[in-house]
Amino acid sequence: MRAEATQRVALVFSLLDANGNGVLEADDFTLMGDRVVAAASASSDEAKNAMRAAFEQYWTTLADELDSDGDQLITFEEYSACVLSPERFDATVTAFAEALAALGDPDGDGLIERPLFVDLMTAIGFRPANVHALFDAYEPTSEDRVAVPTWAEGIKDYYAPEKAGTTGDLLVPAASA
Ligand SMILES: [Ca+2]
Ligand SMILES: [Ca+2]
Ligand SMILES: [Ca+2]
Repeated sequence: MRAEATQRVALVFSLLDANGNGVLEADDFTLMGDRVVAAASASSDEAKNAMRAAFEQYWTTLADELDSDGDQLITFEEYSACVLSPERFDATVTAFAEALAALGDPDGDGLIERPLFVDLMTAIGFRPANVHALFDAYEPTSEDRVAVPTWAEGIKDYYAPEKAGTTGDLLVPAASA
């Protein structure tokens, strides 16, 4: 596994731990779903429900795959073993990526505007400076928009264990920052 992939996953683990107690549990995913949906006020109820469902699926996948002791808690070691195993996590990451990207396109024109992108990504917990750098890396149009599939593919690449130098690395704050 690439060091960059481990760093990306460590960052997401810390963000997904929405209540900050050091382990993942169902409560974290409810909190996160509420936060992200609150940032998407222009989206349809259908898109919001799909996002909440994707967070729920993310949690149930983790719980089903990893919670062998049945305590309904996932440690970082358990988490990184699962999300970096594409065959175990692919469908969940794909559903999550598509739900998040759809939430970013409430008018359905296939493009995401920068302000909403920043709102959604900072609702997840990424730093605004990193989020802007990522948006720039997606090479926005002259109207400062990015195609929905570009973002969805970027989210899937984020979890790819063999990848380094992906656009997702821009979300990991520099060690000196
Ligand atoms: Ca937690
Ligand atoms: Ca457990
Ligand atoms: Ca749009």
